[in-house]
Amino acid sequence: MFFRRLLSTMHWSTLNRPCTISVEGNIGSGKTTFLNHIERFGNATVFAEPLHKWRNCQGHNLLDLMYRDPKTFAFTFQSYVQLTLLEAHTCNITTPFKFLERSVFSARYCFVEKLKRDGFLSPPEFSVLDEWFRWICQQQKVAVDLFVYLRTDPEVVYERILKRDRTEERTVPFEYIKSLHEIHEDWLYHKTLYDCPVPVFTIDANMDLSEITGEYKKFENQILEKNKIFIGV
Ligand code: TTP
Ligand code: MG
Repeated sequence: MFFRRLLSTMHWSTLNRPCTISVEGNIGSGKTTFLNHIERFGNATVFAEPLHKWRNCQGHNLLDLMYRDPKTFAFTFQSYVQLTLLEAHTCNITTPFKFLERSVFSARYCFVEKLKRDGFLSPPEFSVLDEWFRWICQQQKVAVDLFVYLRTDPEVVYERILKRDRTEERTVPFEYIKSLHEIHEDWLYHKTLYDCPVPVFTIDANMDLSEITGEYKKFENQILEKNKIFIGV
């Protein structure tokens, strides 16, 4: 019912820009896996998260520096995250649909928020990032038409993070993952944190990879096929 209403009000086909879908969810929730699944269809350009850039900004591994010494490097890292995500938002494409792994919105509303709460961003550093974010939203083409929220339990993603063993993330404590989960929940699920005027499609992403394609199918059936995103598949 919700989706019928959603689809009839969105008029995606009348947008004079690509319809933009941002995939969100905690660290390790399966955003990259979901986008790899989407990539095999036509008609959509997929922007995976620019992690390689965060690991090598003119030779500096900013992700590693941020985790090792957040007090010193959180501002530097989040500034660069914002820039690289903005590049994906504004990149011109020829397909009618654009899929993003994360957005300037989750960088600001989840990570910058968390770093501010933890005192790793000083009030002036937070204000500068926030002013940049506000300017970007007003001046740049960062509109998102739908958020796909890969909803997970923090215990599940924490296990996945340990298993995939990204060098930079080895020191991330469970408490950090748990409170990032709560921030995602408040923003995208309960909608009590910041404004979320865009529809959210929530997928249960707790299952392991062998089972999760069934959940993805729900998204394909309810959103993609009805909007003829993947014509000819
Ligand atoms: P995620 O953006 O959550 O990407 P992922 O590849 O870990 O997720 P998935 O498994 O669902 O594909 O995080 C990538 C890393 O970057 C992670 O260590 C968190 C960090 N990060 C920040 O610290 N600040 C930010 O603003 C963003 C977007 C990520
Ligand atoms: Mg990823």
